[in-house]
Amino acid sequence: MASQVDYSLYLVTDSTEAILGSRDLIEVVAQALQGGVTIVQYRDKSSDTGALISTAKKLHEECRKHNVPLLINDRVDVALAVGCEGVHLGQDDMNIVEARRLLGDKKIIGATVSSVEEARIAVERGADYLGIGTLYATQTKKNTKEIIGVNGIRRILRYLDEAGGKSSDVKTVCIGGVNASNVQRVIHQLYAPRSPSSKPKTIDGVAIVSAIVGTKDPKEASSNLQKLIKSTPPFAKSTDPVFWLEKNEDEIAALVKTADRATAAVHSKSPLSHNMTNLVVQNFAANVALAIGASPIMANYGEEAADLSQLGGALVVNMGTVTPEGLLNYKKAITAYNAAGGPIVLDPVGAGATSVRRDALSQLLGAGYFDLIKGNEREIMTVARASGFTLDDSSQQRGVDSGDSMFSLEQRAYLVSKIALRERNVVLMTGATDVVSDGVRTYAISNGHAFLGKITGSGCTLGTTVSAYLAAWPQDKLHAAVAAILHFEIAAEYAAKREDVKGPGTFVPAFIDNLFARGGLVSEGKESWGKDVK
Ligand code: 3NM
Ligand code: MG
Repeated sequence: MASQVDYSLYLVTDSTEAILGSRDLIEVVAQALQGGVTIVQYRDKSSDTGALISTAKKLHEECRKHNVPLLINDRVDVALAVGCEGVHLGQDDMNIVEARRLLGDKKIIGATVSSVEEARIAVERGADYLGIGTLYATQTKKNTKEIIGVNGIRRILRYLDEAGGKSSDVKTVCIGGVNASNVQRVIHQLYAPRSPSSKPKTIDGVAIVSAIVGTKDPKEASSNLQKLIKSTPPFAKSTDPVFWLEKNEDEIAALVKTADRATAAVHSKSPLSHNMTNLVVQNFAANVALAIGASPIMANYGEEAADLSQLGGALVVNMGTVTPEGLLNYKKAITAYNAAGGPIVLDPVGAGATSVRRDALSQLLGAGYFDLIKGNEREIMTVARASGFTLDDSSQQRGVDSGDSMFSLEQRAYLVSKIALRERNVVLMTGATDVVSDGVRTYAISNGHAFLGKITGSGCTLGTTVSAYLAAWPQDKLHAAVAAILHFEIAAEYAAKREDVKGPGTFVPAFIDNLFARGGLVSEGKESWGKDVK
């Protein structure tokens, strides 16, 4: 039995006033079963043993109607008395080995774990599944030991995968703060292959209390969650990456042809580029967006995002002048665009410079899915750390300018592709040579001009450019990013060559002219990015 259990929508009950209110638990669970929960844990921290057994018997009857297993939290004796399918044991409950002796091999025993070490011990002692948490802070259980987030859960999954044997077979669910607004993202982000060909261990289900028990209509809530779990999230529509791109002339020619078409798509669709950006670059970013053929809106108030996200455009979250209020606004907008399936570019400006920014970055990474994260080397290093990588270098970023590279191109490509693979998105590391990857295909692009490093906002406006391309060319995020980079950087080269351009000051208007002119020529088929690609 234990191996065939469907853990996908795991209901944990709660009988407290705050969540269950005055409703009848049996009725609520019956509705949740109708809605499609696949396994039920009866968790009741306050009732007497007699009441526990009598409620558990009624719950068992309901569960059996749907062929759904019932587990009892903590109380092996209650499970035995009821004859239900198993127990769930916390770290302070009965030892798994002793519970197994009492329950026998056929019953399901689950264990709460929040670290690799706890997971290792639980598997060694014979747990059938692990409830891994706490994912996010939750009102339902306030005394949780540790909030480990998506990264903490990934770490445990990766350990189980690599440990092999019983560890790779053990089932897993995550718990804490899972609800309809984040369930798809959580599942998506927990699927984190380490290499293109690997099939990683992923989460088998989500365990939920309040987003089912605490809702007005537990049946509707469960069936909605079940639907979300089973379907591809709007932000993950694009294709699975399939190959590493070696330096191959044919492939580069094909890529450039696609870039030309993406440029034409930006021109014809004129997508909205919704920028939540810093004070320094608002005006410049709006001009760049117009020059490439997009429709800019500079709107930093998060409440507007629900409407704006419906317009088929993309969002840029640029945390260059982050404030507590700004952070709340970003989160609202991220939620709105993720729900609408509109692409989001995260530009973690100066992310490593202060602890406030590092914290803001990890909050944002926890708040939503980003289709593309772009930054200079130091910013991307900070993203790597926030995404759970351990890096040797701990040097703090000094300013928001990038400085010299500390790594070889191969090292940068490796890091960028690993982050993209883990975050399941596209990562762009800018520099004299830009590296962009979706985790499988990785490109290095050496176009551009030194003047871009001498004006303010060139990185930020590249983010704006990328956003418009993502919106206009959704079929392949990586190709969209490459096309945006070519447009931006080749225009800079032409601008810098103009006779009247004497330095950064005269470069800016020439650059905007060239963004406008060159994009127009390519979209009309009179030019191709191909001839200038380096
Ligand atoms: N155990 P909700 S968190 C019962 O971290 C429980 O072990 C947790 O409730 C753990 O789905 C939790 O309402 C409560 O956030 C989860
Ligand atoms: Mg317990």
